[in-house]
Amino acid sequence: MTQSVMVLNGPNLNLLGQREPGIYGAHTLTDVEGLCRSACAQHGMTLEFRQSNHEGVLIDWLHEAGAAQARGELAGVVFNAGAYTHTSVALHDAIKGAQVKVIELHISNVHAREPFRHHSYLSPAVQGVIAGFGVHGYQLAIAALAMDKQAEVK
Ligand code: CA2
Repeated sequence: MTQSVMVLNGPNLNLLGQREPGIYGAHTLTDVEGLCRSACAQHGMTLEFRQSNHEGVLIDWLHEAGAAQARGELAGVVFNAGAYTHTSVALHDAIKGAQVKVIELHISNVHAREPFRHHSYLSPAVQGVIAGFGVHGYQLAIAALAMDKQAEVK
């Protein structure tokens, strides 16, 4: 069965490419979707790409992803939770509760930035974390899910 990858983007990431290019680069979120679509195709997977500024919507999508993964339809989630990374116990609980495989993704190297970005509520609940590789981190995260999928078959 062809599996999909769900890429979820949190608050303000709809502004990507329009502000703060020094930190986040010049690519827009539509560009990122294109990169993700190519990466998924390369690995024989399909893409579901979403963005929301609302915590509850992100929680609902994590639940949906957990159910799809349990049916064998989803390889996992690439999740850039934006600033909710540093504030949200609810997103931590949603990842745990949905039993969904998540790769936490940050465009910037959060550990080289302000101290309030150094702590993540998500990290203890996820498979792994990719940070600091710009928008190419999304492609790395998709490759990591594809490798995991291969390892499960062997
Ligand atoms: O580096 C990342 O990907 C972040 O998750 C981005 C979040 C930030 O709060 C995290 O600490 C690190 C911010 C996303 C907002 O993106 C913008 C993009 C352009 C202009 C303004 C905000």
